[in-house]
Amino acid sequence: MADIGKLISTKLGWARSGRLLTGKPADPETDRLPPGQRLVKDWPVLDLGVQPEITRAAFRLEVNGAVETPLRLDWDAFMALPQTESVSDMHCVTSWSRYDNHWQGVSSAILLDLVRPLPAARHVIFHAHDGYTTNVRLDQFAEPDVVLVHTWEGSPIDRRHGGPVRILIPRLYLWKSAKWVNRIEVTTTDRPGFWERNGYHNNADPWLEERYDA
Ligand SMILES: Nc1nc2c(c(=O)[nH]1)N[C@H]1C(S)=C(S)[C@@H](COP(=O)(O)O)O[C@H]1N2
Ligand SMILES: [Mo]
Repeated sequence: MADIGKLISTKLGWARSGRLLTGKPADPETDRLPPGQRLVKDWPVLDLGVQPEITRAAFRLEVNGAVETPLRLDWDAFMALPQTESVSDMHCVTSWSRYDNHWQGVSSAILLDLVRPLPAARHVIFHAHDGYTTNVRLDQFAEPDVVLVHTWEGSPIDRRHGGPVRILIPRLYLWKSAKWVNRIEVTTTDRPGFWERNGYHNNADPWLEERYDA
């Protein structure tokens, strides 16, 4: 656990010093690589250090909160939902970006159609098996490129990367994409998650360099 404390304090230090900030926001239409980022070919692992082993038999996903029809899915029910394939880039606030990741999973839109958020619903909080939380706006979660992914490059997403199922929100920094997700809570008010309470930006748009809290 000493290493975990070190990781968190390192990242707190980056937030305080504004590490990687260029002051030059970019346009995602013309600049594929967000400012301050560099490309990698591998896929680094980043988390709080606990990588829970969730078997398919133990997998459960709840979608609830400010919705008309709360949902609880086991693995078979999740895999029986309409499946999507997508290709997208990942951008981590620690500076690496990885292009052209091939994903398979279930679109956020499918889940939202099933649960039907209440008219007052505005936000989504992701909860994960390791205790991690992160928050986005409901409209950010509803974007067509947001997928609950189970497969990367043709293979099941391994435990280190949040398998069997993780969130993928390609147009926000990757800390918004919860690994080992077990609950998607729809809410009427915003509630900052782990990094959002620890110096990181609430909105997390990589092209606007929304790395740290102002
Ligand atoms: N459950 C959970 N999800 C998490 C994290 C975590 O600690 N726990 N870390 C976040 C952070 S800070 C990053 S950068 C990405 C890293 O995903 P990766 O390890 O698959 O690259 O996961 C995000 N999702
Ligand atoms: Mo991160």
